[in-house]
Amino acid sequence: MTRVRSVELRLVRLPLVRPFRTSFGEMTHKECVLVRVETEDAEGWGECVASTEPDFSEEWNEGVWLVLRDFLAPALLHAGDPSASEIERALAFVRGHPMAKAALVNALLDADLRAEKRSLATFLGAERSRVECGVSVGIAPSTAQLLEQVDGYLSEGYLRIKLKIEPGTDFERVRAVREAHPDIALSVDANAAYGLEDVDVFRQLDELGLLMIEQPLHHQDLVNHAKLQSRLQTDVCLDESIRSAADAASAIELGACRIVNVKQGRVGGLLEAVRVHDVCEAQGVPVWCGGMLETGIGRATNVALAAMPNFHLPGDTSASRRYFLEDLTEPFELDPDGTMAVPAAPGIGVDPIPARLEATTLRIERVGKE
Ligand code: SMG
Ligand code: MG
Repeated sequence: MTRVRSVELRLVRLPLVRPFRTSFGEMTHKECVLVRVETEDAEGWGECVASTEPDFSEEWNEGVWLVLRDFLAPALLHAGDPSASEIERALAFVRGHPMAKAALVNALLDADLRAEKRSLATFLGAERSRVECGVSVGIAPSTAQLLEQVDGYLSEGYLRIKLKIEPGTDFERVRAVREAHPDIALSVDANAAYGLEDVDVFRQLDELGLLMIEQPLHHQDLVNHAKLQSRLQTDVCLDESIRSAADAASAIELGACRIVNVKQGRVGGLLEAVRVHDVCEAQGVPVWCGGMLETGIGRATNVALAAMPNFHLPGDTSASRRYFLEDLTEPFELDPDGTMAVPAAPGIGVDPIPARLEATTLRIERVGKE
């Protein structure tokens, strides 16, 4: 008999405080699948980073729901008595679907840590009680509005500004922000919208003293990322291209990037995220914690991860209010010095507020043992 009693899937939807536009689309709401695992000893939560459409990657909420309900949750329920570290093996028969797997792995890990009364940060070997935070700014309707948003975030204390770019809305915009703020840590994220033939845009951006250029090219194109990196002074950072520690090792060996964005949800959960961290650290490649506009559940997970030793740059770990009027948990707050506290309570250290869950839930399904 396994100690996992049930897996509950829940689809939630929360309005964003402002639309978030990237090179692949615009979001006005956060909609995601939450996983609650109940064991003999505790319950644990995991948030899936997929959204309503298969745009950032192939995964999306309805697909995540089915693969969790029909394959991953049953495998966990019938896996004997897997520890959190063995669960990856029990789920490995499902190829791909790292975002769906991450939600389940993280939920079981949360339950186990809560049962042991140990915080996730302690489990991860986190070295800081506060992490440095940046903010990711969507493509704005105009340069004036972009400058206004950037001013607002800087006055709140954010330590790094990341601008989303797409072909046609890139160099001029970024230059305007750079001219207004010559000394800030500034980066751009293209979400794979360019090709190597666009090298001239990157050569222009290369003059702006950017901290990094994130995911300029197609996610499967490590070779051209290496070519681009060799032509630029600015560090290339990979996000979508890195789905495992093996991907990180390949990208580094090829010279495809000099910085890695770690998103635990994109790589199959916290355990693989630690391996990505370790591979990069061994190669002297700094990492930072990405974000997927998570609710407080995923945010707690990310903030603990961001406190690990090789996280050297401010993360996309922004305050709850940057996304939501009301979060699912008590809100995460930014200190005016641009840092955020790492939760110290057992597991991920936060709990969803029942009334908030109720108000945001679109659908629930329970997968039990039968
Ligand atoms: O969580 O603040 C956040 C958003 C950070 O820009 C962000 N994420 O490619 O890094 C990225 C994007 C993906 C968001 S798609 C929903
Ligand atoms: Mg990115």
